[in-house]
Amino acid sequence: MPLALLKYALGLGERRRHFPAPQPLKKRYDVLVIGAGGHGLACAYHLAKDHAITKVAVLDKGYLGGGNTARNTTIVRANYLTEEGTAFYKESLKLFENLSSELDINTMYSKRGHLTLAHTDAALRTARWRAGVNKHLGVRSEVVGRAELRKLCPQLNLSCEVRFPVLGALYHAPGAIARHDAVAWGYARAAYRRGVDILQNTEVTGVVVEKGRVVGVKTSRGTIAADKVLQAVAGHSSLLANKLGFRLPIRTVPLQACVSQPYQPFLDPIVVSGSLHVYISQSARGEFVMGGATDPCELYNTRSTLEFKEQLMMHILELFPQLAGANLLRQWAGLADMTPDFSPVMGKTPIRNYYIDAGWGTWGFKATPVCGKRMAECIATDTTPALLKPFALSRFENFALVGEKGAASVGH
Ligand code: FAD
Ligand code: PYC
Repeated sequence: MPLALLKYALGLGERRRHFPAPQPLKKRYDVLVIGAGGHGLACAYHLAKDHAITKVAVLDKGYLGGGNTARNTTIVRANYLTEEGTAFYKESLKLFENLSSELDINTMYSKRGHLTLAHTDAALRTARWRAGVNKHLGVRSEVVGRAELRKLCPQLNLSCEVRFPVLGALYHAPGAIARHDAVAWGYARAAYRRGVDILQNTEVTGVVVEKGRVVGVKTSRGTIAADKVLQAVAGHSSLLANKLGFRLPIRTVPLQACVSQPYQPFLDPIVVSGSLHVYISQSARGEFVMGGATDPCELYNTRSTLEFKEQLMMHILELFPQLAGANLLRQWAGLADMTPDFSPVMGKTPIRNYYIDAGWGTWGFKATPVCGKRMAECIATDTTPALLKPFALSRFENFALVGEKGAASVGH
């Protein structure tokens, strides 16, 4: 073997670990983050980078990025319905655009344009509303008619001989897709390199509260003391909050998706139909990534159903009959925590120094960078950043909901 190679075999060459080695449990941290999904990891990264808080550990009952982060269909966009939502997701989209260089990893961020089809006058009205709010806040969105739609997506079936003909669409040019696991790994690696511990296979089984203030967490590997704790456990949010004695206005339902075999480039934009409960994009590998509405009943189970697949394919083929011969490769599900207003819950909780990042339903991947940055600010300064204020848990008591039902994702 050439000497130049031998030094690497002997471990003498420069080799930086990409991913954290298993670490022993320490007794105490400044901040503990429960949940090593994109949100928890991004928060840990920003605590270290922006606030020089490096005595941080991220705990996960499974492996990093193995929850909803690994199961989502990676749509990134800012074309929301409310001013609060649009401003929030606009910041995330901006952070996403620079994320590959920020984290020194290829997130495969790919700007495709995002089309929300309208099949009814009511849907067109909502599209105009969203376009108006978006433009007001400097987010590119416009309503397009059938002629423009034909140019933007020539493959789309615009025939009037179908049950729900397409009348027009909301076109959001910055809409994009990215590689979900690269986002999680990128944040994990960048946090780890700044001194953050990432403890996989470490389930949080309880939280230690003294005089209304959190002082640590109980885990499957022992108790850890902490000054501050963030819970970022997506589909398990209510289960953890229940252990602390406060309730979240959340129902948890499975959300399914599937992917085809890779095919040659066919579809550039991301296409969503709320009326037909479907969406589709084509990944860089050529796979068609497809999904629909949430399952109807509350359930903590990530099984896949034939019923979902049949309904989805019926509508996909109405929009793209050319895909009739395509083969499905995989189907899966995640757990969506649905809030009554289809907006997240972020910030402080009734327990002092216990913070929450939850209610991410079907829409949280795109929020990963902004959540990381702003939740870190919230924890480090113990003040809620302006961007997060509308999403406080207290809004449900104050009747100040942020209604995003028309824009959260597909039909519900
Ligand atoms: P997760 O990635 O789920 O991380 C939470 C972690 O907490 C998990 O790893 C879990 O193991 C851990 N955990 C739970 N309980 C405990 C405990 N007691 N102790 C320790 N660890 C614990 N969003 C979009 O923006 N665009 C999309 O296109 C999109 N598509 C989706 C498609 C599907 C099929 C699904 C299911 C979701 C989709 N979403 C989408 C939503 C998105 O996936 C989630 O909102 C987002 O991934 C939430 O990230 P997270 O980091 O909060 O959660
Ligand atoms: O938030 O855009 C979204 C989305 C699409 C599918 C699931 N979530």
